[in-house]
Amino acid sequence: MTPLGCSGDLFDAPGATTPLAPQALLLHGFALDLEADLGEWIGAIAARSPFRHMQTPGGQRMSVAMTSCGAAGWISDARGYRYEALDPCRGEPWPPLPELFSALARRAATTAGFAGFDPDACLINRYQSGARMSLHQDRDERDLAQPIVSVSLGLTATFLFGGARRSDRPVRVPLRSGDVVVWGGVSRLAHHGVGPVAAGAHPRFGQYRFNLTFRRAR
Ligand code: MD6
Ligand code: FE
Repeated sequence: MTPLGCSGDLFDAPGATTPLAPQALLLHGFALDLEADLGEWIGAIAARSPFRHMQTPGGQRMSVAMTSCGAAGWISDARGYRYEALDPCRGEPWPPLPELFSALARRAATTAGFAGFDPDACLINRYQSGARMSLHQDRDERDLAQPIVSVSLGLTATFLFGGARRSDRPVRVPLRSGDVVVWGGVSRLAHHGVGPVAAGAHPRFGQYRFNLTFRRAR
């Protein structure tokens, strides 16, 4: 493991890991060899359940566009944050979770010390330049003993990973295409966010950063 702050080129090669906090681990390049297949699946899922900009409960348009796959999809609207079995855009179930997705999430969780993770929801985020996500906790899931697995694709973004209190100063770490972050246990309710994505062109994903977040929602 590489201590935070020592993440030079030598240390964030595929296979390296960087702890962000206790029970929060960055797996460098863990999904790199699946980039092409993951990209194909994102396109297929978005063809059925398109990316959309949801409203926060406070009425703001989110800069990140989202869709979901799996038995439950994450929703934000005037009524709050929650998981729903049906895509509200279509009134039909979300596309199923591809086996490739759940296998990747299980393998990453096991590698990070969370054997037995069995995701039922995958939120897919699409960031274009300037899009960001402010510090928040993931607490809409039923069983907080289950970890979160987050897969980054495309443009690099700065991940902010803080503590249990919103005022805890977050560490900042670049997330590159193929990086996977797993957090759970004592860090399950850590505040986290994503800094504004800079404009760029990724050879496979173009002007976007995609993020797959796997959870056990119900
Ligand atoms: C990311 N996303 O996009 C991290 N959390 O890299 C999140 O942390 C997140 O997109 C809760 C709900 C939606 C999200
Ligand atoms: Fe989150």
